[in-house]
Amino acid sequence: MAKAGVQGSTRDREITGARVIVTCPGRNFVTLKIETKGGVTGLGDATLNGRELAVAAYLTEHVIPNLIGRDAGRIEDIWQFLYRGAYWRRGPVTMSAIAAVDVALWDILGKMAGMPLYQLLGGRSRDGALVYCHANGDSIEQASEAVGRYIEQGYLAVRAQSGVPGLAKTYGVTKSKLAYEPAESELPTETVWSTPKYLRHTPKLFERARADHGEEVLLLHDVHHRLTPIEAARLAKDLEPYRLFWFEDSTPAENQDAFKLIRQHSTTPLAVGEVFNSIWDCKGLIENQLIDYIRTTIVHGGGITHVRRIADFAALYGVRTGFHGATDLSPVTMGAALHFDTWVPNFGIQEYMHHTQETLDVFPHDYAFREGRLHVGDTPGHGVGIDETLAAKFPYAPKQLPIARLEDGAMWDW
Ligand code: GCO
Ligand code: MG
Repeated sequence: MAKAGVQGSTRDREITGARVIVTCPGRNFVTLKIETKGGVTGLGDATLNGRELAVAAYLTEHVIPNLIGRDAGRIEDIWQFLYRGAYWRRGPVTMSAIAAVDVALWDILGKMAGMPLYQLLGGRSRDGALVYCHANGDSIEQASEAVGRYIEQGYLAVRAQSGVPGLAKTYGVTKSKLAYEPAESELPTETVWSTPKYLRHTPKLFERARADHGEEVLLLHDVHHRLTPIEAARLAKDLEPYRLFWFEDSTPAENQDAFKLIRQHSTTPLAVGEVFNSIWDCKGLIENQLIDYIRTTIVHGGGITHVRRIADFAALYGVRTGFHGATDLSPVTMGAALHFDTWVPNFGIQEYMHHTQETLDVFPHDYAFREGRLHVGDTPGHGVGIDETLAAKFPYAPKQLPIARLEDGAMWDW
């Protein structure tokens, strides 16, 4: 009989410690590091933009004391313990904390097995994960030029957002050369929103982008929860001639039935779910085939263990994954998500905003962009580490997301 390897033995898998590391290399990140008796450690991302310390406290005060002494190899049981056993279920704070534990445990398992995470999940389904990046500009011309620059860099899919005449600030549009970073001040910035102005303007952006760049490039757009269902239906219909890859978060999705209205009126593919954190948030959307892409990703959806359940359920209905990948999701989430993308049979696309160089230095990683796709390496686990000495040089800086008001001053969805 083969003897259990020292690395994988139950004794070595005992969790002996766990720590939360908060760092701000250009923006805030919350990372959980779990240590085992055998010396193998794992990392999980717990970042919830603008609410970072709530998750850090949930982990430190309520989760970590429950982990010590447990077997790191019991990933499913620890997930169930943290979810079912907490009595108070779901919600972004809880599910981000559970995700951090889950991802750190999968990382440990991969390191102990000497295998990259995609291999543990079932092996490669593809060579690389198709990604989309963010092009934006104050005007339609500038936004279309930005699309062109990304195509030149080898991107096959580009999200386009442009400023709207008459509105001082629009979601997704930045004046700086860096990636759009909405959480910019200690208290929320107030922005003004006008649905009629936006609805008149947006079809022109895509008319121009198609005229400038042709039919080949995959184009995406994010409405960021601003429309009522019938307005969303109207815009999805107006955008049909430009053959979008997807139309994202057109209406807030607390009411899953709202998507029936959009669906009845348009064949533009629909994506939703970056703010979801459980299969229960998207169950109706998926089984009623009201969406085409589910965006709930690992950090806000309870980790690999839970998002895998969402993806498998989605596969039954022809719904594909399109994971959230904004800069507020750390490279740890990006690494884990890319392994998942490399395996998951019903993969659609992966969002890829670019982290700052400081962030990339704090989180050494082995994924790389080539010809429109991100490729994971073969480092055991998810392949993303943390340079704690460097991380300590970037102390936490409180920042919140903006809010939106209508022109008459009433609160709206940002
Ligand atoms: C996206 C998202 C982000 C969010 C951000 C909030 O599609 O990438 O909508 O831009 O606004 O993740 O924290
Ligand atoms: Mg979005």
